Amino acid sequence: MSDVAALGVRAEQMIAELAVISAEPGRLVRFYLTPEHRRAADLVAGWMRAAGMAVSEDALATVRGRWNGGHAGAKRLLIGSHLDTVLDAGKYDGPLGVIAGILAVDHVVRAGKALGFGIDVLAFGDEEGSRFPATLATSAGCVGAFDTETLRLADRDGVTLAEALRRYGKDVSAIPAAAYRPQDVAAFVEVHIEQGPELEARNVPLGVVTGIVGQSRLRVAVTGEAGHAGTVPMTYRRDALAGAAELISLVEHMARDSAGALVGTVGRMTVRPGAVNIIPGRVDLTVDLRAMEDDVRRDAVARLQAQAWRMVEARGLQIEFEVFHEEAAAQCAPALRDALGAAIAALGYPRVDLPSGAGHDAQMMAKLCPSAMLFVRCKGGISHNPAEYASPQDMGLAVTALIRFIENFGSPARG
Ligand code: HGY
Ligand code: MN
Ligand code: MN
Repeated sequence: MSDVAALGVRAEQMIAELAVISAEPGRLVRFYLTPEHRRAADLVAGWMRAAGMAVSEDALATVRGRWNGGHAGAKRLLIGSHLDTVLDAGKYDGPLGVIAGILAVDHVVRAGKALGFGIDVLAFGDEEGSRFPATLATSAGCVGAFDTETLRLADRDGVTLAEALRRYGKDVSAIPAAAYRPQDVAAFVEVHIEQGPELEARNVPLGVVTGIVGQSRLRVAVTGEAGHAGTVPMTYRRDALAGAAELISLVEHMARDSAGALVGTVGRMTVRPGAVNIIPGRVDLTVDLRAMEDDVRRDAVARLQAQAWRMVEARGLQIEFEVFHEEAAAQCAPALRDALGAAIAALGYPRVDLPSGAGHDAQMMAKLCPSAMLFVRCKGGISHNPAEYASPQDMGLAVTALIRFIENFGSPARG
């Protein structure tokens, strides 16, 4: 069996072992600081140790595997992704990047080659923001950009992040110490499924990410007046759901009319009181707006609010917007992109560069050091869905490319 095939088989085994660690038997649900997170972190820590790394866990529960490579004082190459998942998730979104880092270091350690730098593999605990209304909280800790206000955010059960960290055995006063010093870090690389159709359509297994989309996440409350579905004439109604439906249409039209510059999604909605014969009095929904250009996104947030206020005025409704998450777009480092492109070319594949419509820890890590992403083809571009799939062959190619990237990263030619 070729090295690529063997690495792919091993990656698939590790993906499968992680995928059964879930809060629910019938679907993959693994949220930050839960018992499932603990079990996944322990499994990953064991893999890191077996690969020759010293393992620690920082104050925000990122698992860190450290290989010094005999150069304790040298700058470090950071490689990683996240262990948390969305609700009813696929198996590859996040774990593939952690597993690829571990398999690459395992190869490097066994090869016994002096690289001139150390490597840390990072298994972040919270990229998705599935439990608390904030995302990238753990990679923020690594770059020294953690906002302590985030500690006050609560999950659906009212447990604050501060309390969840305490229950997980963490000391929030140690969060500042979790930050890497910029002078200690050379670069960050993340291997991740593409979560889109481009690589499959171009019939290539790997791609080099140009940049990562910026995103704004909003909570919206539309309020009207609950009433009898049979007795209130249409002209007297202040129907919160009819208003919310018009808002959803506004989001879709704004994005559709943007010639691909903007995407907009309403992913969650609650209708109250929620009975067949009651005119809805209140609707709470979320809006996710993304663009590669930050001014396009910010303009969209402003335009949506302006149009919504006019709409609710006409309907006699009220509306409240709260932007609860905002992350700027991040460009990937050209030198690292070229190095990833060279590693792909060495495997005999053409270089395909593409943007990321998904957010990633790499966009947070870019605040600390030059960062880049290697995308892996996924079937049908499907993600955030249990049908998500990356082939063992493509995963084997990704790990092999990462190994090649690491071996070249140390060469004097690197700029
Ligand atoms: O929403 C995203 O883009 C990522 O999956 N957290
Ligand atoms: Mn995701
Ligand atoms: Mn992800």
